[in-house]
Amino acid sequence: MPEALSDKHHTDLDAVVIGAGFAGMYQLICLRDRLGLSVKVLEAGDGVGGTWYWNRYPGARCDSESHAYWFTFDPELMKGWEWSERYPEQPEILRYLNYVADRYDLRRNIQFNTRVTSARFDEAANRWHVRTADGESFTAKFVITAVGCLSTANVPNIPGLESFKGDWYHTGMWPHGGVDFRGKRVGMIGTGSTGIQAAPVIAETAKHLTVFQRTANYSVPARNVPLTPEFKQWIKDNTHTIRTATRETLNGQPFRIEQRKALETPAEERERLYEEAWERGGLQFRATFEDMMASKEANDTAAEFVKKKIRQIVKDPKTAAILSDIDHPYAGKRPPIDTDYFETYNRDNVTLVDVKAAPIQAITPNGIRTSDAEYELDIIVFATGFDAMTGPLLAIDISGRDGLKLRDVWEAGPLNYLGLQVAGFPNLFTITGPGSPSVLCNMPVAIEQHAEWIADCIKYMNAHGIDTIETTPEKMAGWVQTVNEVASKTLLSTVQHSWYLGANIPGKPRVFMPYAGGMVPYREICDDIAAKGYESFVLSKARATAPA
Ligand code: NA7
Repeated sequence: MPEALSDKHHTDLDAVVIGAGFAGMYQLICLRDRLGLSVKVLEAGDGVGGTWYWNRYPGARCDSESHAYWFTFDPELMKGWEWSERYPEQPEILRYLNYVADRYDLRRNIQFNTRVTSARFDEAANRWHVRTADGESFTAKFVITAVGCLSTANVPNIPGLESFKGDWYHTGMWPHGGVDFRGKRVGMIGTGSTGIQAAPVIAETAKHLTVFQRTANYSVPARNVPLTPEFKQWIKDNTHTIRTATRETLNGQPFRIEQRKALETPAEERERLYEEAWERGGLQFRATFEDMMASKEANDTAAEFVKKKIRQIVKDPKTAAILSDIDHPYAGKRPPIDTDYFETYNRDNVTLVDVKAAPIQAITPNGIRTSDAEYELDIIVFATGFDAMTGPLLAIDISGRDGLKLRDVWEAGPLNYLGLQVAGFPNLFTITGPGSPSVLCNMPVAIEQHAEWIADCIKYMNAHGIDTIETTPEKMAGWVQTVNEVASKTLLSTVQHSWYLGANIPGKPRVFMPYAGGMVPYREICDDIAAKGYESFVLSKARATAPA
């Protein structure tokens, strides 16, 4: 059936934005309010929030500090909102994003409960055709994906899940009504950032919590506290300073990596500095020494410090040994921060199971069976992460020129230029796409940079009568090489089983996906390209612009 005849509705727009999290919301502000374009944001959920809409698991909290984890484009917006704690909890972030949606009247251009299933480029008309699961279609000159990096839940394919008589949940698709753990025997698979946040909270109410750990993980105390009235006032008085700080640091955080080397610091002094960082808590621990991520020997000093802390906190020596038997450098995988994670193993109602030693073989009607035991459970929680970065994009059937499929172009890994574009897909922009700093940066900072760059680019195109912007295979090859080279200078590339490399998803190509060179150099590269009239892209004029 011709597409037009099967359409429930059809709308023609300047731009379609896919996703209404931080990225989609800000892109809407940039395009609608600053450029005056007709824009529709299509969102699968029934509210704004994206990642923070779906990830409602117990203990869900941001690891970036609240005063740096928000939009900074408008000082009045910053002054109008007050965070309550050092790290914002998921419900508070969601309230914040709803506040933003209200303040800028965003909902009138967001269509909720609308899952995009395909986007197809019509070369003759120079239009993208976007279709939804409900059979609606939209045409637009530009498509901007704002689908998040960690939004496609990974439920591992363990035989027998369908036979389980109890309930199971993935942390990234958590029921909106919550889950009552009282009186329940709960099994949780996964000890990444999510599992580490969830375990202490689940243990508070569950009858028993069994944590199934495959890879032991580092974690540093978050030291979450309510914000004092003085600090809240400081935030209001220093909106410019906060914005500037997060734009001047490599990872978009409001703190700098110390200009000292672990290996040049006497052992006693080094220990004192780690102790101070441990007490201060948070992601800042990674900033204690500048050589921590560049030298294995330097990193070992941090790794040993955290392992020693784990052994001190956890009373049962066998459990402590399993938790501290960590096989990768500190922060080589995303470093979690926690509230009483290791302390949780001192509770009588919590058990750790080492599934590296005795792998999970099956889910049975009554629980989880490993190679040496069966654990009876009422609830299984999958804190098993995401098909990160590429998953959400490949979940949409995206085809470019001549029917070229994104999934074919990315068969061996996510070819891209700047993490913003893919050759063969003109006028398609990917906010925080693979190849950009994204997950290695404080996300709202990365998102603001991308949304503004894309809006500036579209403004330039409109001002110069340009119909398409597109990258080339050569530019993509060069950029992917840069991404690899930059990663290879850090310990990040030495960890073979991280989701940064796609290694958590069976069959996924192992390619280091985020740009590890830091937000500051990345921004300079992007700004330079814009200042030179986007010369490293192919810009074309004189195409038809009428809808098909
Ligand atoms: P992560 O960091 O990908 O962690 C997933 C965890 O689940 C990790 O411990 C995995 O072990 C474990 N896992 C995954 N599949 C299995 C199977 N089949 N059996 C046993 N264990 C398994 O996801 P998170 O949600 O914690 O965090 C994602 C990001 O969100 C985080 O980095 C922050 O940026 C925010 P593995 O390490 O693969 O052995």
